[in-house]
Amino acid sequence: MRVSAKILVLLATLGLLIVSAEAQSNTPPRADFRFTPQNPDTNTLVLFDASSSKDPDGSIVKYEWDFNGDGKFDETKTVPTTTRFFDRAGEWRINLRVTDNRGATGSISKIVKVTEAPVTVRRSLALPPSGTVIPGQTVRVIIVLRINQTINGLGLDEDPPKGWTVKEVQNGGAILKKSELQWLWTQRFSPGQTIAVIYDLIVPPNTPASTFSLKGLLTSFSPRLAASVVGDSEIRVSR
Ligand SMILES: [Ca+2]
Ligand SMILES: [Ca+2]
Ligand SMILES: [Ca+2]
Repeated sequence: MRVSAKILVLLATLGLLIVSAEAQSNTPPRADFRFTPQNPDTNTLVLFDASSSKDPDGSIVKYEWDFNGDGKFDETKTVPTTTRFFDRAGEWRINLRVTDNRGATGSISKIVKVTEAPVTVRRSLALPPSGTVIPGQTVRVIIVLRINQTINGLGLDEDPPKGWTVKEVQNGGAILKKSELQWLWTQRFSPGQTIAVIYDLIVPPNTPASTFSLKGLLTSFSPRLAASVVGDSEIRVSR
């Protein structure tokens, strides 16, 4: 009797060990991603898509991105896609770490080769912390141009939502054609120069709650260039 009791205890312990081993077994996820376009320049919004990452026995709950290869994650997402601008040309090492629903991780890294646009352009909008503005409010628009090649005949054209009032703040040495909201530079620019154009947009009092977008075009005569102004472009109006 005592022997069989011992055997029973032994069997029970063994059973528990098997059960707990099964509970702990978790295949780690396999990280993978694609990016488009393949050959971006400094004005290209690059789309990263990690939906080819897989967890064979669970699901991926976290995507962590390091966009400059320094080992520190710059963005954490629960969805597989994200976008990024690269401010400088170079071969950027992109590290992705995915985490599955039981905490196991998988990593991968790839190189994105970024070339330098003749002029790197960025628009930023100074919005309230809520991210939305109300009618009557002012939104400051800042456009920074970084010259990377010798440029002649630089032009910038912005198209704010129709009917919104524009106030010039800083023209960066350009002549502003106010009716078109178009800045023209007659001087030659050299690599390394930076130009800032700043203007205020006033949301008209009768504006409905909606999302409005800004469009802009950067042009130059030599080298011949026509590039969309990239960066912030959406203004959400609430009432
Ligand atoms: Ca798993
Ligand atoms: Ca980083
Ligand atoms: Ca315009």
